Amino acid sequence: MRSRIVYHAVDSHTEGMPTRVVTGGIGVLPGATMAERRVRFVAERDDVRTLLMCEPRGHASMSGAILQPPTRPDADWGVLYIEVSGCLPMCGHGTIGVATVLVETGMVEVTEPETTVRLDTPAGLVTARVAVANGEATSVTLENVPAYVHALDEQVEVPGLGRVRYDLAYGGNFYAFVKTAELGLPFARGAKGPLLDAGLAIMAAINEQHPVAHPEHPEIDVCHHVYLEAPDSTPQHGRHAMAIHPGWFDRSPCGTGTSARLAQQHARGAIEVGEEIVNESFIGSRFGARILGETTVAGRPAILPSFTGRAWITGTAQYLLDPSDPFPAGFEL
Ligand code: PYC
Repeated sequence: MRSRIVYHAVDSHTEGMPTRVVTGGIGVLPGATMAERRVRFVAERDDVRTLLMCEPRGHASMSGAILQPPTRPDADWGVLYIEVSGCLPMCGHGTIGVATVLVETGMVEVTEPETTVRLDTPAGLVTARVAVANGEATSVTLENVPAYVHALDEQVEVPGLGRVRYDLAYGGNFYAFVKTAELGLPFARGAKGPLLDAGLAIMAAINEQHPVAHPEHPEIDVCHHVYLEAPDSTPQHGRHAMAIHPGWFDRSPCGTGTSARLAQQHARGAIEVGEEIVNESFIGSRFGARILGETTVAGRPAILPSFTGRAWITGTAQYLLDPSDPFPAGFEL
């Protein structure tokens, strides 16, 4: 057995969605903040992401997180999110996976019944409150970065679909909210092909016709997520299929999407601060969520979102790269 590298990982899933938590082998990434580390990692070391996320070590809907020393004194760990799609500024299901791994492997000091872990993410500080019983992380509640609405009732011309109405909100990533009934599409796993095609066409059209950028983080400047809302969805119980670039569905209820959903529904007057809501994924898994308070983002009304979910460790691994491997950066089919 020969290898140029050894990356250590603890694999997990959060409500059905994988998070490969890379605990060693990468070294300390350069950059004064996690946002800077993300930009430099994308420019200089993207082959590490594709090796760990793409085939044959990953798959077409793989997701993960690289642990780093924090860049700010109020955080316990730094986190760089990696996916088949790139490096997200923040990932909710991934952070629930990270917090669970940190607690269950003893990489943070664990106290019962609750352990608090402060995470330095490219989008800002995220606090994880982990419920712990007998050393087991039984659920994780995240206090996420501020979420806000960018636009309500915006319209975009989408090839093959015509004019599509959508709301756009930020919850760590930008999310377009579209009603499947208005697209004339059934909400069913059997219709996943047309739903995914519609989601990808809508995000491409939005990025072309109405480009977006976060007012305080100009490097966060793309909409790669479309919340395809089920007809029986309500503000208190959202049901959706989350279409994600370049072509997959979130298996989890999507934490940053849940945060954006809270902002969207609050801006529409449909949910109040403190009200408990549920957000349900395409496979039926759920996050509970609520608004902790109101704030502003660059002068815009914003909210402090919180959501709760569970993660389970599925394995530990050392990922290797044989010097003769013909796919040193993995591949996508
Ligand atoms: O949970 O925030 C999330 C997420 C983003 C993409 C996939 N999951």
